[in-house]
Amino acid sequence: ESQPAVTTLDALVVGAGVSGIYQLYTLRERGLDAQMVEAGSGVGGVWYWNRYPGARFDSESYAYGYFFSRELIDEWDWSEEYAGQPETERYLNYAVDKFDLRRLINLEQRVTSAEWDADDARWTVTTQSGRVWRPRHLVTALGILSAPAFPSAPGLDDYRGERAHTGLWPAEGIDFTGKKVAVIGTGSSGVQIIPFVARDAEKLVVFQRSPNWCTPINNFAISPERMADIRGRIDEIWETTQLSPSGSMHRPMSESSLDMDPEERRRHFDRLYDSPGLIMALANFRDVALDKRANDNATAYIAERIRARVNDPELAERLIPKDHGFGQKRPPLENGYYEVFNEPHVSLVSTGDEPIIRFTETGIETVRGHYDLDVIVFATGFEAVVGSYNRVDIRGRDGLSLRDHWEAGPRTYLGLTVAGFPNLFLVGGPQSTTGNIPRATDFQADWVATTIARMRERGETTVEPTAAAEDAWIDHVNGGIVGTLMETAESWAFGSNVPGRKRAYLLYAGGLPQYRERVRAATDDDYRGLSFSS
Ligand code: NA7
Repeated sequence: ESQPAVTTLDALVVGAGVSGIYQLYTLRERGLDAQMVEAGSGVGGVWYWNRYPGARFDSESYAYGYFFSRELIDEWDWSEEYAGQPETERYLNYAVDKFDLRRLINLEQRVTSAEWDADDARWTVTTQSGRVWRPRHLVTALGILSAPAFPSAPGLDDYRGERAHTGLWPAEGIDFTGKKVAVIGTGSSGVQIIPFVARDAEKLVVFQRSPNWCTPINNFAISPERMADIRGRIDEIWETTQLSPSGSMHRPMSESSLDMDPEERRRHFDRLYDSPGLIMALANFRDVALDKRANDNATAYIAERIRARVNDPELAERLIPKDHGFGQKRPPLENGYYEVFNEPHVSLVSTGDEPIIRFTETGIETVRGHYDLDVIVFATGFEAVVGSYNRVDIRGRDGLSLRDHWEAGPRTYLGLTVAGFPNLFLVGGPQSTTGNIPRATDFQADWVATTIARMRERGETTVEPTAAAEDAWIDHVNGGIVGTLMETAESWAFGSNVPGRKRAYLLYAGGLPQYRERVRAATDDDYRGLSFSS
């Protein structure tokens, strides 16, 4: 424990998730003195914290994994098309060790504040344990879904039983066997964990605020032959992710569903529903995401499939979304989710009809009565994208607070830098990501490392976007969502799940190829929009 009180270095990366790990690697590759701080006691980010039963990829494992090292691709066998959390956590640990990054990662160091020091042109970064880093450049890879959100109903502290948030799952796990369990929330995490709780619990009550359009994951094991084939096609797979708007293996079909006769359309929907992964969402007819009538067709089809899987027609209707169409919110993937509701020990509380009044010592009280519980699972999601920034006191030029700067919604230039916050870089932050996150952030991490290395070569000490460039980027980001069907739904992508948050679009709807094109064009034009100083 003879760590120096203050560590001075070129760059500090915050967050040991899939994006931060690559960022650390790519900074070191360019000869920069970089280290990392991470709040958790292990690496993996989302794959470290979300260790609940059922947690897994919705992206193809090999399209989510790293592409930067041929050796890593050759050494790592994915066991399933959509790998589970333990495997992905092992993979990220493997990468950290392979590239000798572990000695640069400071675990259990949660950043509480970061302050720009204009005199020294450095950041002062302080962690909960009192350690201080003085990097010239601060690179935040905080994750878009890493600040857990809890219900605002009173009495949460009165409750005496076991509890866990899916995004803060205890390492020792929770045994549901023979217990009365509530799961609150039916987003991707709730939909993944519910079948596992139902399998073991004596009684399960699902508290649903809004149903989602869930479709089957249709996961399968990757055979050695398939793994060899994936390796052989890895360049082609990379190209596919680069051409896909979502950075995934998928892009919309070129056909319009409205031009098609209903039977042919139905055959297409059957094929999509029975295909693996997010194909129904990401590789559907081109107009399903754009045209209300086309969307209505897809939505009606999925509703029919749900009705066919749930025995009680009244219950089936409660599991079918009425407030939004398919794809307007991030659709969860499921494995046996709907069938769970056919089991006698499982019940569904729709909180719209039966609101939660309070948590009690022994469970949950609703307007209709009291539910005695041994365990409450909070699958209640995250304060998305900006939440992880808002939980740190970040101060730029003249003490300007990032929280204040972002009060009416996030403000960035290219999703990479912020006016008034010199040498602050965002990787996987607001206004830049969508879909398969590593394919959004590996490009950003390369850009950040290249930019910092170039500054060092040229003897430049600070970089910051102009206010005008920031304004223009915000207009561009917002222009990409206006008029889309997604815009009409309340979702975490707009911060709608956080009470009191001003509605603002937090992701990038223009597609990752366009995103990269915009960043490249500005960079090639002598870093248009950024000003550097020596
Ligand atoms: P999500 O998708 O934000 O889901 C959270 C769920 O919790 C969602 O069903 C919410 O209902 C529900 N929720 C939130 N607060 C409450 C309260 N107070 N009472 C009842 N229900 C509540 O988070 P996940 O962790 O499932 O998934 C996050 C992402 O991870 C996902 O999009 C994928 O990209 C992977 P709501 O819909 O807001 O009405």
